[in-house]
Amino acid sequence: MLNRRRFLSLGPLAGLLPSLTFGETTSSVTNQPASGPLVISTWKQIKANEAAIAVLSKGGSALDAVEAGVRIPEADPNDTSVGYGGLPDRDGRVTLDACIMDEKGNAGSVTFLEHIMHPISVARAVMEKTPHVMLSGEGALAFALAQGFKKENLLTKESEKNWREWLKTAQYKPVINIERHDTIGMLAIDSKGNISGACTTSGLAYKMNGRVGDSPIIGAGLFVDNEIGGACATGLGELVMRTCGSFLVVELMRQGRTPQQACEEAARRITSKQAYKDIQVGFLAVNKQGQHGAYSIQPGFNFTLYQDKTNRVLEAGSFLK
Ligand code: SD4
Repeated sequence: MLNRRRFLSLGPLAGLLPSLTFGETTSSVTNQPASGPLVISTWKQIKANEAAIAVLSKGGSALDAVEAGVRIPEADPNDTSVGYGGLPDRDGRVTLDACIMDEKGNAGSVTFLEHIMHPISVARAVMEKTPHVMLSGEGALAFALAQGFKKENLLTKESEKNWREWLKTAQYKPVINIERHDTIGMLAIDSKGNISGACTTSGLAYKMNGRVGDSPIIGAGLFVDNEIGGACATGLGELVMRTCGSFLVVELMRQGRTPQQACEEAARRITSKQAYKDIQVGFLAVNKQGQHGAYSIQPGFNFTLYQDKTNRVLEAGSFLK
């Protein structure tokens, strides 16, 4: 069997040899091509996956499934990285980023959105009801309100307390996700074999006001090409944006890599070019054949996979051990 260096040295030929394996295996789960509905989410997201599965099991679309799925953590006040209860920026404002992409290559996104509990549904409305892909800040809020979304206070007492505690030192270090985190990227395959994805977050806690991460950027936090597969990312968005992470994963799969190989290579693209020692980035991917991939820079990235009627949390392989 070829080793990894040899594999990579084959250059374009490598893409013609998709059955070769190298590097980490995702988990103990059999990663054989599979048919039937699949849902995969960053981090421990059993309930979000269940909401997506409920849609798929009634024959619903992958697009409806991912929207329904990620709305669960958006509305959960105890999830401090997404929607309601999300930790604020350094000025105490909860600002949200989200995007969604369907099997036809349509995409919608909102960035720097305040006061709306379900940014993913606003992103979907941007996709379906405007000629644009992305709306930001006050414009996104005005659009949401015009669409009938309710204006709400998303800063919970608990998140406000944490922010006030942070203000005592106000030290900002974008070190992220060495601990478990909850920003959700979700990919689903429906019974027709169509793939869609969604990603939603309150971004980095105590970020600068106006900061936008990778999560709402098509090609960074999320990318879907229904002919090939989909990918999403979590972790320090600046590293994902600089490398077009999710687009890269899908393009690597197009060249013949398995989802696992593609996630590993995208992580290596970061570690070979960026300072990464204290930084976490994790990628998830699925391909058209129903195989999945998961890989991160630091150990500790887990994900939730529903496949073959089982919904479970699994550990991803990682570049650092
Ligand atoms: C961001 N990628 O705003 C997001 C944060 C994240 O798990 O994924 N946290 O950079």
